[in-house]
Amino acid sequence: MEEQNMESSSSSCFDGYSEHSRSIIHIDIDCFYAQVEMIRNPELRSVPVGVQQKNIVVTSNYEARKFGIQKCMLVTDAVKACPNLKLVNGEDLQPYRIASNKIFTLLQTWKCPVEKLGMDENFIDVTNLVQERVKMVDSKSVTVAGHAYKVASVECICGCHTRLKLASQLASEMRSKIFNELGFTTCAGVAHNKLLAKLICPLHKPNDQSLIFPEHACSFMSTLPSVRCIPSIGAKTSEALMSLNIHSVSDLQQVAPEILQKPFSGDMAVRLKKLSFGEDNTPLKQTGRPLSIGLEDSFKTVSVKSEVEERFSALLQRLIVLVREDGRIPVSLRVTLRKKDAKRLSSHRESRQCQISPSIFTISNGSLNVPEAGQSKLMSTVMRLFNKLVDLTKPFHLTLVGLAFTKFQDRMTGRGSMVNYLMNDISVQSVLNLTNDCDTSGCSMDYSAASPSSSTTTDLSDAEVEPSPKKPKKVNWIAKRRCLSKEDVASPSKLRVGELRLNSRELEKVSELRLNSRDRSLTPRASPARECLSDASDSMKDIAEGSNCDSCPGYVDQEVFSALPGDMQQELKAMWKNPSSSEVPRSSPRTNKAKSNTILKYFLPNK
Ligand code: DCP
Ligand code: MG
Ligand code: MG
Repeated sequence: MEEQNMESSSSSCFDGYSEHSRSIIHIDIDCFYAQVEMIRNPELRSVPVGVQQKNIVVTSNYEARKFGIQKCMLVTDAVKACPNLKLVNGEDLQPYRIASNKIFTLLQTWKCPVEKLGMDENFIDVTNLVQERVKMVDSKSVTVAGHAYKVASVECICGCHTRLKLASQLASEMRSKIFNELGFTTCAGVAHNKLLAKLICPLHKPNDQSLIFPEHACSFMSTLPSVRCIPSIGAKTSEALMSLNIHSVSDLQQVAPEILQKPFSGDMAVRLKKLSFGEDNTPLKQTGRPLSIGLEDSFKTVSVKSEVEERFSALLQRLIVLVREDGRIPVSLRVTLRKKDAKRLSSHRESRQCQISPSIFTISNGSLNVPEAGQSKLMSTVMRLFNKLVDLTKPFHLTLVGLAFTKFQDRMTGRGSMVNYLMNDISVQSVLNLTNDCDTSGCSMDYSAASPSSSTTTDLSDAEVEPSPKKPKKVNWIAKRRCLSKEDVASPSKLRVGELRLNSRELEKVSELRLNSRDRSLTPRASPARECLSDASDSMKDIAEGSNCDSCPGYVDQEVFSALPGDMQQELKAMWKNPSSSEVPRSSPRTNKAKSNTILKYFLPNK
């Protein structure tokens, strides 16, 4: 139906045909870095301020914009245009990150999906909240908060006008809260999709908001001077469009679909056409926590190891601040270098990463810390990875060094999670981590440019409110798993100290083994940690034998199994029922990397 419309009306709008059930808000902070600086130093409020990174003014306050200062202007040009410009160094992004996270956290208090886009933008899908409010109001009395792109014509039969007006009121509430609690002025856009919400947002800048009704989408889009104004159209697509003599959004609206199908796939052609009319059904991708936390330092050339070490050391100090703020325990560290090839006049990136021991980090009063010993361990790991990336017997030229924590321990997890059920404190976390390490040791040595996508991020808020349901069962479980007596475990202080010592020693040995080894064979290696785990499995067997669980394998402890939440029991039973997809092979249970992360690893069969 839509495609027919497109065919028959390639030069006209689809108003009324697209679906308008959603209510989306886009919020952008005014002159973000400059506002952070003005909040830190209120004396800056009354003067023109530019935020400088290297020789560029990345942004400026609105006072400075009156003098024609634009984003990414050269400092020399900016000072010429505004001799009184007060320049503030903005190379440390940390204060901006902190402010950005605070705004994101505040927006989450409305309990609607929030998608963070860059540092100073957020989409909020208020569809459900608006639907609740619609029931409580007389639609005729609802008014627009802020501006409307055009006055509403005849009320759309789907009721979107009232919903969008209510969404504009929510946007106003959000902006007020951001201002009252954090001190930032913002702009907001309200529409039935993300594309229009983002594009309408800057219509009344700064410190104001705009709404667009669906029937005005087409005419609004036709005012955009370049196809590059559409966020999903990048340099390559716009080049291809320009080769078809399509420059403005209006050109794109008018072009016949078959012409677009020459350079683009059919789907892409349809999508481009829809975007030009302001149609976009992209859902919000709720922002979780980042998969990796990293920093890079670029420079002209570094060719001496000691200088590399200094730069890594400085990066590490800053990275530790970031990871402390994040609160998750990293278990993998990646080193990145950009190497300059003098002969080819080119450069390329290379990375290596390895697992790191969680015992490097400590938790006190709920905060993550890296004691000095841990910092030097991290630094020596960094330099070991560096040594693997660079042949020091030959000259080298680097133009960038980077460090990133790429995987994190499941310190806190959502409802029903095995990890959440079993652990509440750091010592128990380490038990599981050790287990995981050993499970995959044969195949988890250093590897280059590994994708961080395998990292798992977890829902912090969920875990914080969920208590561990059955402590006595947990104690039993740990005792069996780690060859400890129940008495040892029952004393929390004994467990904590004993377990942590054990973990740090064992993990050091495991990571030493990995770092020192050049053998990449997948054959599992014997290690003290592995031996201990084997013992643990044996001890589990001893206790679990005689279990009368009907559908569970014999090595499973009935008592532990019955203490698991129902959904987890179902999950396990399903996996045991279908051994082809999930059974841990008896011959080499820990070499099956693909399966190493299934819930079954907590129920290891015997050797
Ligand atoms: N930024 C940057 N480099 C750029 C563009 C922006 O470092 N090329 C930084 C500085 C900005 C921040 O990102 O403060 C947010 O970018 P915006 O485009 O939203 O610009 P501002 O928030 O500064 O200004 P506006 O009031 O126009 O939103
Ligand atoms: Mg902004
Ligand atoms: Mg922005």
